[in-house]
Amino acid sequence: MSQPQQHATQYLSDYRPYPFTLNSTALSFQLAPDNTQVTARLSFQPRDPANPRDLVLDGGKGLTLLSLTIDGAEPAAEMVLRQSETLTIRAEALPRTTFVLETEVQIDPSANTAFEGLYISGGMFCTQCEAEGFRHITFYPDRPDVMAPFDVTIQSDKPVLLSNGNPVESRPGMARWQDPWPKPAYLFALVAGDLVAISDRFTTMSGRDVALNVWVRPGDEDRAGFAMESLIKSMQWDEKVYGREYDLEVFNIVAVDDFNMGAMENKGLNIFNSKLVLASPETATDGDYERIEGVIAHEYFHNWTGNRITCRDWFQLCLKEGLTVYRDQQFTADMRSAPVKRIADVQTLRARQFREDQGPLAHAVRPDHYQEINNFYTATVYEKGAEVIGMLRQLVGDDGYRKALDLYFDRHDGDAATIEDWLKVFEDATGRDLSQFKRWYTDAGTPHVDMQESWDAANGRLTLTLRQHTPATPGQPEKPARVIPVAVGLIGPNGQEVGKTRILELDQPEQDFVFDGLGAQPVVSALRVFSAPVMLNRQIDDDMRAFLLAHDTDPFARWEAGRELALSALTDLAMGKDAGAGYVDAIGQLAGDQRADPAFRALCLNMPSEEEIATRLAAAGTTPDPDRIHGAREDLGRRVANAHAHLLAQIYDDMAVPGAYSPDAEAAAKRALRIAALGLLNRIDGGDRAEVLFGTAGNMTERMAALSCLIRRGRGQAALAAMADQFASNRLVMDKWFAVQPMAAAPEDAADVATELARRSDFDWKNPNRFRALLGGLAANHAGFHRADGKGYDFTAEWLMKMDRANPQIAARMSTAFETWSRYDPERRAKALNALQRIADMDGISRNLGEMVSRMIA
Ligand code: 0A1
Ligand code: ZN
Repeated sequence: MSQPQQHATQYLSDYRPYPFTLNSTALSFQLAPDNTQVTARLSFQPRDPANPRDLVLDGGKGLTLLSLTIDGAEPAAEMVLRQSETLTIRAEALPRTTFVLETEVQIDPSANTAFEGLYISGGMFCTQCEAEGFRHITFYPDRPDVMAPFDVTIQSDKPVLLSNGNPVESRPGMARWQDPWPKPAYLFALVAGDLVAISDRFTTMSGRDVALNVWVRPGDEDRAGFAMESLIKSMQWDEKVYGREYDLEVFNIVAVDDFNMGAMENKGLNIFNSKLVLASPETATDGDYERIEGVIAHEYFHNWTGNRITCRDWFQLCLKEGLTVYRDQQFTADMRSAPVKRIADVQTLRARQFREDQGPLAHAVRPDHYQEINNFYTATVYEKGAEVIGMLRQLVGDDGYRKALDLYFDRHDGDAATIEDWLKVFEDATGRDLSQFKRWYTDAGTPHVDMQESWDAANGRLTLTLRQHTPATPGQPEKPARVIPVAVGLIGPNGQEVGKTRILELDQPEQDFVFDGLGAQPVVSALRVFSAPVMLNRQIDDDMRAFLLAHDTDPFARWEAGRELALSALTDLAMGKDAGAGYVDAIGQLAGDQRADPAFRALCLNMPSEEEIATRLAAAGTTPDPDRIHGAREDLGRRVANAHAHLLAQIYDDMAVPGAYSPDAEAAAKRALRIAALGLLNRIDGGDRAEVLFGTAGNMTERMAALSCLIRRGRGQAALAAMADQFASNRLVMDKWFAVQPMAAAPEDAADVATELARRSDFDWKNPNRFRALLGGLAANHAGFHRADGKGYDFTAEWLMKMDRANPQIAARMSTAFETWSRYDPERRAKALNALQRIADMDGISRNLGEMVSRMIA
């Protein structure tokens, strides 16, 4: 088997400080679509003048060097060395004290289809510099530990010219911005376009006045209000909960149509994928509104956790991302329902991160090597990174957490820090030794925790024996024991809680925990609030699960009991066994429980996805069969619908929200429950309700749900045509339209549906959102993507190869559709491997896609 072209691997252990300090950065841009000139004046100082070093600057192939001077003079030609990704100035040509390097380069933003560095989206100039995009703008030490204040001048005929920091000068054709806060290049941003703002103001807790703007294309203003509200709430929350205040005169957000990720926290100038800014009831779903609120908060929170304190190197990415995700999760929990948010986060973690950990792409929260850092913006770094912080908090308590965070901000403001620095503040603030805890950062893989109960009736004593074991992951065959906080509650036979929730600290491979003084054998509620990102295995039967589903006071554990009932039924059914009666009964009771929060009931009614069932089977050592899994889920859903048709119809009617649409949590919860009932009823009513709803719903949440139901019943054509007609010019709605078709199609049709859609003239594949919609839609159809004849694999592979030539980041990211290929049957494995091999053999494969594919087929 041939391996793709190998690129140099970077190692954490090779870290060395940059040999120069950068005192200041002054940039001047003369913008033109295919010929932009960038002048950089960089004031350097050697760190160790007694030991002269070459000055090595990063610079991509697209930079044409026009001139270079040191303190105003041109060095001899042989003193300047251009290599493919760097520019080196020999030590002999450099002064021993502070000097100014001035370079002038030419770049071509119009040719930039990778959307890294300076590019053009819908006629607007914009930038994306994380992680290593700045090197496509000018020659620079493009690494996060080199920080400087920036002074930026922009010349352009575009009416709105923005950069980081505060505006200091502006007239037609030019603007100047100064950012006093030293920052690394990855936080640089520039925008020039024909934009309009919706504006507001915010007074910080120390009384400083801040101008707030959300910039959008003319015509989109009426869809930017929710983003502004979310920003104001985020600013208030960070002051109240973390004591963190904003630090510039202006905070700008810009919405961009072509963007590789969700959004970017550039200092004072956040740039967003337009789908995370623009929302109206007719175009955005409740899920979109909640994501907008969460991502606006995430990027804003980065101002402290990411910008004021940044990362020393890219191996430390989780330092800013894990913490900022943790903070945005707390924010959403406070704005909406904390238990519902927790359950949703666990669902995401399991669907994305557990899946990643199970396959060839498994890596540590802090990886120690990479070829391409952009491949490490993963669920492990982000979501598991946040879970690790949640565990730390449980181990040191709320007060300890607060003290540690205060110390972190005090001690490291202005620093480029490491995970060692982070753990040290917790140790210093709380006195706790975290050396074993650190394994959560360095060791990959999801620990399996086995729990055994033994009941001693004579002494009223319950003993829980906990064992931990983490399966091997690539490059890490052995996994020493970690410290795992396992939150446990006990429930008496009468359904009453016995004592308080206890956090058991499992820090050995095997350990006993004893509960004394019990009158009768309790039912154990384990891993409450999902206190650790582990897979818990316990001996438990359906009756006990139904008991927990009825009585547990911890909402997560209660939901989990229902989930387990569903999963055990679905995995059994997928293996050809008869199962599900207990689940059908229990879910009916819960659905009818009027006292339970509608959002919680909705979460319980939604069955586990096919992907989740496959992950569960694989974790238990069974080869998942996608067609049987699909069949099992369809079957169980139909049984629930038949058994509770009346109740579900009642819920469907009762949960209709009258009056004007509002995206608030309460109304969204009712819609979620209504849609969950619709999804089940749709299996037995032939799609009649969905058809009525599609025609009458006044909001996108219900319309999309209805559309998906209609497609599932093979009745989607008229609704799809109506939607395409109404929204042909709305990109974001059309992205949904592209995604829902392969996602909701019957498994045998999904790849053909995707193939047809890819032929349309409005399949603007270079737009990352459109590409993600179609390929992601197919990948989300588990049995469709894994169609036995390999059509799903081939379609995806062809498009990844095509995309790699235009935008390697997107190709690499979407290649994760294949990350579980090795868990399927030999026939599917052979077909998937064949597709991956074709990608690997591709001429000129990018470092991004090359690294992903080589890890997947290693
Ligand atoms: N730091 C951003 C995510 C981000 C990362 C890389 C990007 O381009 C390759 C863009 C955005 C965040 O966490 O929101
Ligand atoms: Zn982030």
